[in-house]
Amino acid sequence: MSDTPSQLATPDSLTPTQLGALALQIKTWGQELGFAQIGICDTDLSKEEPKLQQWLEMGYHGEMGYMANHGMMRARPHELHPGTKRVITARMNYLPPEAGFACNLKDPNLGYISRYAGGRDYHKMIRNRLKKLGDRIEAELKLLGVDKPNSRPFVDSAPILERPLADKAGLGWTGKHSLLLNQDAGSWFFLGELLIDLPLPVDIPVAEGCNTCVACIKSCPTNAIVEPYTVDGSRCISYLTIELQGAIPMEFRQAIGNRIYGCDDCQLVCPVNAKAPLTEESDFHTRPSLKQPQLLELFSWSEAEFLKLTEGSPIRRIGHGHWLRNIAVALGNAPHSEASITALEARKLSNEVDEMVGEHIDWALEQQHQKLQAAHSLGLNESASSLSRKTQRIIRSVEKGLTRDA
Ligand code: B12
Ligand code: SF4
Ligand code: SF4
Repeated sequence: MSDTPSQLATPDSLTPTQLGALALQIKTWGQELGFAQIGICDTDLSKEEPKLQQWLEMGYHGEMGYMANHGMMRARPHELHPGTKRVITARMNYLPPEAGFACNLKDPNLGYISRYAGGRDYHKMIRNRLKKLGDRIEAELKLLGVDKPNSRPFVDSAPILERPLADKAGLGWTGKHSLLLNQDAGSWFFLGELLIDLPLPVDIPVAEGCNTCVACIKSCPTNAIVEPYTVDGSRCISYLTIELQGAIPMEFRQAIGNRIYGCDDCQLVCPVNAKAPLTEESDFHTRPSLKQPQLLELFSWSEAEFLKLTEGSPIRRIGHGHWLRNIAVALGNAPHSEASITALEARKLSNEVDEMVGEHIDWALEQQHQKLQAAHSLGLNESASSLSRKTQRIIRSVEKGLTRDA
């Protein structure tokens, strides 16, 4: 390449041929940076605005005030980052090896942690990689004699509709569970974006591929998928165990089962996930302390242990109190055991428990006592498993359909 010219032109001076070649390079660089796929779309999400408005009006965001705070900016990337002409969207696979989904859901004495959360937090890592992608684009433009582009990376935390953008950029179709699905990769991936002022050529969306399937809708433990493509966030176990600050409503406690952080059920029954690749990032591998973890072990962690053992993990964000709240619910759903009762009673007396968590512990103790009484009056085994029908069906479906990850 020749020396960099001293007078740099604006990005608008790039020819369509140069922009086309750059788009191809961006996709190659994305793969070199560990992204499974890169797509490019424009910023027009006007078709999504009425749907987002309706979702908010229905109160499906629950206590997630941040979803309503920015008005329609979420559907207007050019308002979020002025000057933006294109969105470069990226997906990164997170399915860890030995996911052990069925083994984990099958044993109610174990805590189930959503598989996106067993390793390191993805936000920082993906944002850094997107920033590197922006740096490479800048370096290439410099060689072409063009001024640096105005770009900004986003992952999850900004007010932007990530899934519709990725859909528009051809990374997959929107499944009836509202997540993005890819024919070759399933849905076990994160999304991130680089907003940029270059008029790059855009990609073409892929056709929807759910067809007549409704497995995710039928399997959701809390009936959160209220109609195809629409999730009432306030019913989703992911919301109840991660986002919700207060008490978990009674109507959902039994349905939560042993899911103590997030939920994967709608993805577990999805036939498209049968072909999903494992992550190439060791950062997303599940930590030993979170692999098939015993509820009683997790419940025994002091706040200091919790902070140490969840360092760098997304779980840390919920704090020790909500961790105990969620595990108390799972212990209430576990088969009767004297060890659980002793642990719950001891925790209640510890100074790490506030009134809200204490109420969940009382609920768990009541569930434990009721199970003992029911077992005695019916002459059943006290520690008999009490998995819901839906969970039993999900386990069978995973054992049959996701054999590698079962
Ligand atoms: C808020 C939020 C949640 C909430 C609400 C979920 C929801 N579905 O909205 C809660 C806490 C429940 C949640 C849970 C989960 N989340 Co979340 N979440 C988000 C977040 C921050 C915003 C999503 C949003 O805008 N919701 C608002 C509603 C209006 O959007 P929507 O569901 O896409 O609604 C559209 C559809 O209803 C659609 N629509 C309506 N009718 C029709 C008809 C047709 C035919 C079509 C195609 C569409 C359609 O129009 C609406 C407007 O666009 C995004 C990150 C981001 N900034 O975008 C991550 C994100 C969507 N979550 C993600 C993940 C991984 C999860 C979980 C799997 C985590 C877990 N294992 O516990 C679960 C899955 C639950 C589920 N089935 O959705 C990933 C999804 C990756 C992927 N493959 O798609 C994202 C993109 C984060 C990321 N950066 O990777 N999440
Ligand atoms: S993550 Fe779980 S609770 Fe949420 S929609 Fe999917 S199956 Fe339902
Ligand atoms: S389970 Fe079926 S309906 Fe749901 S997202 Fe997967 S293919 Fe679509």
